[in-house]
Amino acid sequence: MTERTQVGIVGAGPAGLVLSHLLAAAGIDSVVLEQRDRAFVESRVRAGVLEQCTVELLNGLGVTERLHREGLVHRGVNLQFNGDRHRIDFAELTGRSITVYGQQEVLKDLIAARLAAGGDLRFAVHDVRVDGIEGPHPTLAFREGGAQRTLTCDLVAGCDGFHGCCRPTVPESALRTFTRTYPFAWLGILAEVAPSAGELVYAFHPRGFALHSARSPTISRLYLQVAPGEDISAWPDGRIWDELQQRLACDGWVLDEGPVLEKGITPMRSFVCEPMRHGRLFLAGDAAHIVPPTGAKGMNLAIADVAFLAEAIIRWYATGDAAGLDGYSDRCLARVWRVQDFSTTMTTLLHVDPTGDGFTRRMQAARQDQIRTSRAAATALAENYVGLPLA
Ligand code: RFL
Ligand code: PHB
Repeated sequence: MTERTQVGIVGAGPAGLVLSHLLAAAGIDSVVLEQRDRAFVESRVRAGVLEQCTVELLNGLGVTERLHREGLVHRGVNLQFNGDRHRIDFAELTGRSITVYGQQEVLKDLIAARLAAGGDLRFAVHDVRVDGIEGPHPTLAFREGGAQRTLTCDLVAGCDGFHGCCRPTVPESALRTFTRTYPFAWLGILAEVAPSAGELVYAFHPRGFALHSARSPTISRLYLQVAPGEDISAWPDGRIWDELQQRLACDGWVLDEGPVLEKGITPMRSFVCEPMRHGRLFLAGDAAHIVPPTGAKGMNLAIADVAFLAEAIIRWYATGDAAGLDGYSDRCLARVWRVQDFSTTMTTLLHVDPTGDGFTRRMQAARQDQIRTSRAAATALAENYVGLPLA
């Protein structure tokens, strides 16, 4: 069976869902194809920090009633170097703040609102194949409930994450990719215990990096630097808490423990592909770039991409002017590389590099010292952390 839509969107993550909302608000049809079922998408624990710009954009979509009720607004962040905790005051340095609200909660809100408005979101579709991106009528072929279907589109948005099917359809000779892998990974847990700190704590410790974050007044999210090939079975809950206690320790502060609800290991990488467009295929979010999570930027960057993409698509349908579509990749990449730089800087500032020598360690200590003592350095960090304007 063949169907038609204006914009075919592959992937119901933050990028795909926000794009479908922005287009719908301008009266443009889209169909979102997602390989996982709805329950899986709504329960996958990932990011937790929303920049103020991201919250403002979501406000404009009318999907933030619960976010404003349940999200935790943080006006600063703590950086801790060898047990010495130092607060970066976002409100004072930038006048802005961040909101801690789980990515899966954002997705639940986006999905519910889109479906309530009659949006076409298809979950559990299989074998999505993109064809004809160099011509005027790209298609998405897929299997849905045993039936083979084809969707003819004007444009395709590849919002299908790092392992998706869209980027590989671009001829290799048309893409340049840039990759950096790190000699460590993150072990993350979700724990049933009230957060022990009112704001995030990023800790550098000789045993490795640790991060204390939150999800709600009763749920904490914590991370530990581990070796890249580490097996989760080597990390019973007791070992995780013991390591967190050592790395996050700070005079006069107590880290409360609770039952571990979920745990997993995430590799760390940086990746950028250029350009983010080929013919009528537009890549957005993790499909085009990955940043290490230390800057809390991946979801925010994915949403910034589709804000730019929606603007370009709306202009094209309204006036026939393709300048926005033509400039999409350059506009996104300028931001992507700024965020890549920030995320990499935060990563090297806070992790123990097992491949580093004494020189590396001393440079890192000097950088940490600068952040503790220079208002200019703290302001630069704060400006990047709360997020660049959507320019
Ligand atoms: P997603 O969220 O990966 O969504 C892509 C969707 O596409 C589907 N898909 C397909 N569908 C159909 N056919 C195919 N062939 C498909 N292949 C894939 C997938 O099932 C999925 O539903 O990409 P998107 O939308 O670009 O969003 C990116 C963000 O999810 C990601 O950057 C963040 O989670 C990164 N991240 C963080 N970002 C932040 O902004 N702040 C944070 O605090 C933050 N912390 C994190 C993070 C990521 C982490 N992990 C687990 C990687 C912390 C961690 C631990
Ligand atoms: C999270 O709460 O999951 C989180 C917070 C900050 C980060 C990464 C993840 O840098």
